[in-house]
Amino acid sequence: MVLTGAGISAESGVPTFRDADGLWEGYHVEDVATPEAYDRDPATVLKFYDERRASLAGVVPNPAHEALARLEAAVGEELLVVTQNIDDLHERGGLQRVVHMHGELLKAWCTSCDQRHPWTGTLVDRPACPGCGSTALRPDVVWFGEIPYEMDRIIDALTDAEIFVSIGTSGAVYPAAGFVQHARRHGARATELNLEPSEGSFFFHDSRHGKAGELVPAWVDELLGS
Ligand code: BJW
Repeated sequence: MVLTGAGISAESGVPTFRDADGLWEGYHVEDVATPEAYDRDPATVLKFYDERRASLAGVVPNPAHEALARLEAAVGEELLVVTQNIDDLHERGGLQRVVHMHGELLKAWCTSCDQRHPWTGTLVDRPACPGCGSTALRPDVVWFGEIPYEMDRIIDALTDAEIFVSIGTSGAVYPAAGFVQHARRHGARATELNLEPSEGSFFFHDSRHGKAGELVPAWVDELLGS
């Protein structure tokens, strides 16, 4: 099982969350990624996600995304990639099967009828839900205090995993930060591929530091014996 975070998309030009000054495009992540922030000031939160959705058009997958697709092509359903990222770079890099545990920028969720819809436009102008016509669409993303998606499937995969690899994540956000301990308790060998040691670096058998665009293709080559 592979867990990915913002660092895998960094070389594609997608900003990470916790950079040197602790700000994310000028915001503290907790101030825009909570249901409370959305209730207090929906226009700011919707505009913030509209801008990020629009910026996806200007980025492309990098060799790390492509290497995971190559691994999947070789091992098929033996591999499960779980991403915390809400971009679509894994899919555009060729990966067929990916779990978006923190949701997807290119989907809108109607809190009135509970349907999800593919979404490429803006939400700040409060468009009508294509399903029920109400104006209760929000980004289909998981904010602090909300429950990440597909947790049962993820826990099963962690429990069964022989190898757990964490790529480009700071290990600051739970439950993803605890996956390594779960996988290890159930016998997995754990490897970290990150620019620098993550907060949970000591939980891994092997922690390699550098850019995902270099480390991930090399790790896939190693695994496939090429
Ligand atoms: C590179 C690189 C390159 C850079 N190559 N590497 C106290 C203690 C413990 C937990 C809690 C607590 N208080 C509250 C909690 C829970 C809370 C939490 O974890 N809070 C922390 C702040 C402590 N978590 C939640 O609320 C979650 N829900 C939950 O726990 O529900 C309960 C429950 C769970 C399970 C079952 C049942 C019940 C929800 C968390 C939602 C997080 N949402 C966000 C926003 C999503 C939408 C959006 O994108 O806008 O998700 S926050 C943000 O952080 C985003 C990310 O997915 C997530 C993780 O960030 P990530 O990916 O790690 O990025 P960075 O920037 O932090 O790190 C990047 C790394 O890459 C760095 O290490 C760089 O060095 C590296 N890097 N360039 C390789 N080129």
